[in-house]
Order: sequence, then structure tokens, then C-alpha cells
Amino acid sequence: MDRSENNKIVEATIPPCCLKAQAYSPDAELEGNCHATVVSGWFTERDNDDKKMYFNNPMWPGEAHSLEVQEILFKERSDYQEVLVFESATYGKVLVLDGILQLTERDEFAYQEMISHLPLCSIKSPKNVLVVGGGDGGVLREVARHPTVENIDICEIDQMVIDVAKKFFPDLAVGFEDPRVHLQVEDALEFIRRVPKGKYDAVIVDSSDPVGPAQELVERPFFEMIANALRPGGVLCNMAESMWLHTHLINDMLSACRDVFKGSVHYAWASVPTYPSGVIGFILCSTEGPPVDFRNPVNPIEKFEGALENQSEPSFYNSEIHKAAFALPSFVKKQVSCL
Ligand code: SPD
Repeated sequence: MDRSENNKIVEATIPPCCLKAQAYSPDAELEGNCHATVVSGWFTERDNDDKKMYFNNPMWPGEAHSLEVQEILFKERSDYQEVLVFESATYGKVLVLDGILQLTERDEFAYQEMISHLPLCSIKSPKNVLVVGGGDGGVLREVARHPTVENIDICEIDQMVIDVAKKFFPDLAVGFEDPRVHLQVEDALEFIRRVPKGKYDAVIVDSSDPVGPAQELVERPFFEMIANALRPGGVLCNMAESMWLHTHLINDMLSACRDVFKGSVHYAWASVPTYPSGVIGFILCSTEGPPVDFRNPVNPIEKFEGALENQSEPSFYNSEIHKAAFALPSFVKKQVSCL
């Protein structure tokens, strides 16, 4: 076999994405790594399916955000997904599930505070709260700021996410230490099916993106079960992606929610620099019953400040941000028909 023939064989066996990656950075180890999320010291969100093209995620095709990696701290496959933790150069430790960034130490508070306080500050004296997903504990930490809350149930499917959070993200996993928290490791649909009608004042769905284990959490049967689990005038806050990237998905979720929830349905958003497009949205719904005006917090967070020992103030959320979160750009009003 001569050299040119040999070269031809090598080119035929390396997939085109690897060749493209080699052109970027001819690292010795690259051939074996180019289908990973960490290449040449940089993490880039990508689809976890190795057959897909380099750095292309169907949730945000044609774009990718990267973070410089200092050290990979954990990488294992659970029964549900690949779990990765790394130390980044500029955002602290980062949690990644199935190739998609879930949180960074530097900006996690914006998401956890908004998804928790938007619903809980919209109703008077929430007592019973369910968190779906949220295995890192950050939402629990925020819900626990509310002194009226007596019971916090959490249903997370993946024990490995909880274990990893306790080991690498103690500032989030501290949420599990609150005595009001009751953890169930299970598929959320199975859990919610058993919940007595009207049990919760608020349900918060802190899921990963709707590919893989979280797919069912944006569909109508799931919303119907949540509506059943809420008391009259109870509230749901559901992670609802980016208005820059996912107006179709947002439209679908909103129209399913409008059919199911007979109270009010709104969309709100917040800035989170490490999520795709730098923003993330939330769908807020209430069931039929005492009306809920999400845009005006009747249970302002400021009145709890200093109420619980050892608690710092929220870093992102306040009543002004709450009201502002419901102001939508004109293109979103046009594209999201049912707002
Ligand atoms: N595109 C990523 C959306 C991630 C939403 N869940 C984050 C979990 C943080 N508790």
C-alpha cells in the first residue's frame, strides 16, 4: 500500500465533521475526540447523537456557544443521559446533560430565581409546592426562601444529577437540606398521576430541553395532569425556551396551556448569558378559581428579606424585574399568536 493510497483510506474512514475539526485544530488526540462536546479545551453545546454533524444541535441549528474548559471534573452516563461537570475559565463550574449546558456557577441564580419567584410571588401565601426536575437543587433553594411554604415535593428522574449537584454544586444542592423538602426519584408523569386532585398551590417545571427524557414535559397530557394537581387558582411555571429561537415551540406550548388552564396564561423571560441566544422563557398559567394577575406580584419577595436566618437576598429577581419580565418585544407579540 503506497502513501497516497494510505492517505485515501484514512480520508475515507474519517467522517467529514472530524476533517473539519482537524482543519480548525490539528491536535494529536482530536480524531478520537471530535464527536465530544469538549474539543481542544473548549466545550460547545451539541447534539448527543454521534451520527449528527459537528456542533449542530437541532434546538439551535447553525449556531453554538462555547466555554473554555480548565478541567473536566466528572463525566459518566446515567440510565437517562450523559452527565458532565467541568471547571470553566470564566463561569465557574458548569453542569451539562446530554451535551446541553444546564447551569454555570456564575449565572445560575438568574434562572433559578425567576422560575421560582415569578409563580410564588404571584399568589398569596403559597404552602404546597411541587418541583418537577430541578435535581441540582437550585429551585429548591429559591422556593425555600418563602416562609409561608410548608411542603416542597420534588420529583427528579435522575439520581446521578442529584449526586453530582451535592458533590460539585453545594451552593445549589443546599436546597435539599431544607426540612420541608421531600424527594422522589421517579419519572414525573408517573408521580403526578398519583397526586391527589388540587394538592398544590404551585408547580414549577425545571426541565432540560424537550429532547430525550424531558420531551413529554411540554405536551398537553402533562399539562392536564398538572392542572389536576393544582388547587383552583393554583399556578404553573414551566421552562419555555428562547423567544429568539423557539417561537413555534412556545406557540405550541401556549396553545396547549390555553386549552387546559382556564385561568390566565402568560409568557415571561429573563437574560441568562450561557443559555442559547442568552435568554430563557417561562410559561405561567393559573387554573380556574381566584384570578391570578401574574404581572403584578401580590406576594412581593421584598417583604421576606431577613425573615429566614442565613439567607442572602436574591441576586437577580426583585419586584421590578418581575413586572418587566412580561413585557414582550413586538416581533414576539406578532409571532406568538395566542399571547
Ligand atoms: N437550554 C437549557 C435549558 C435548561 C433548563 N434547566 C436548567 C436546570 C437548572 N436548574
